[in-house]
Amino acid sequence: MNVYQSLVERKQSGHKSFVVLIDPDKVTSASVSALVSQANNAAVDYFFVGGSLVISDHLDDCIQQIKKESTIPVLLFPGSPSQVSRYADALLYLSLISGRNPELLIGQHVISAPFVKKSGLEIISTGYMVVDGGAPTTVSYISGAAPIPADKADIALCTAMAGEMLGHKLIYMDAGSGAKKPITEEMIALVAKNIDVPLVIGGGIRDAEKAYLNCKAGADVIVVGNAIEKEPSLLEEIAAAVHGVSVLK
Ligand code: 1GP
Repeated sequence: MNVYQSLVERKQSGHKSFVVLIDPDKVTSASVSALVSQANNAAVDYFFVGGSLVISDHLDDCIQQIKKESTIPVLLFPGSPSQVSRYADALLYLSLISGRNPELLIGQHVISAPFVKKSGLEIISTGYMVVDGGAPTTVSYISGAAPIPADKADIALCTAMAGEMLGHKLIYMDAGSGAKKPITEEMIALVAKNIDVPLVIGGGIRDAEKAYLNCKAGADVIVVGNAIEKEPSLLEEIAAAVHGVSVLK
C-alpha cells in the first residue's frame, strides 16, 4: 500500500494520524536517534522532513538515518524544490493555494518537474494553505504571500474547496512553525465538513489537549514540530491524544 492510500484508509476507518515534523537544520544524528526511538514507541504514524529554509546539506543523511532506525513512513515537506531526497517514501507536492504568488502555485514546480519525476518518489499533490498564526512566518516572508486571516473561516473553506476540486489529494492548513496562535477549531470544523480528502493541520500545536480538540473538530492528521523539539516528552502525550480520538463527525 502506498503512503497516500494509507492516509485515506486511516481517515476512512476513523483513525486520526500523528506526524512528527523534523527540520534537518535543527537536529543532530544523536537527537534524530532519540526522537525516532520515542516515535517508534509511541506509534507515530508518519514523519515529515523539511523546513522553509534547509540551510544544511544533510537532508539525505537525515532521511537515511530515520529509515534505518524506523519503519514509520517518511514524507518530504519541502520548503523549496531543492529539498528532494530519493530516500524518502513520498513527497508532499505543495502548491501554496492560499497565496497569490505564481512561483509557489506553479512556477517552481515547472522548473523542478523533470528532477522530481526522476526521483521515483510517490508524489502527493497537496493544497497548502497558510493561516495567520499571530506572527510572520518564514513561508509568508519568502513567498510575499499574505496568509489567510485567522478569523476568516469562510476564506479557508472556499480555498480548500477550490484546492480539492483542482485535484489536490490533501489539504494542509498550517499556521506556520512555532505559530503563536494555532488554527481555530471553528476554521478546522468548517473546512473538514466540506471536503473529502484528508485534512492536515499544523503550526503552533503545543499540547495534547489542542491536538485532541483539533481532531474532534475534524482534522485527520496532526503535525507537531517545535513543541517536541523543545520538550520531547510531549511526543507520547500528543500521540495518545490523537490516537484516542474516534470519528464523531
Ligand atoms: C509547520 O505545521 C508545521 O509547518 C509544524 O508547526 O513546528 O509549530 O509544530 P510547529
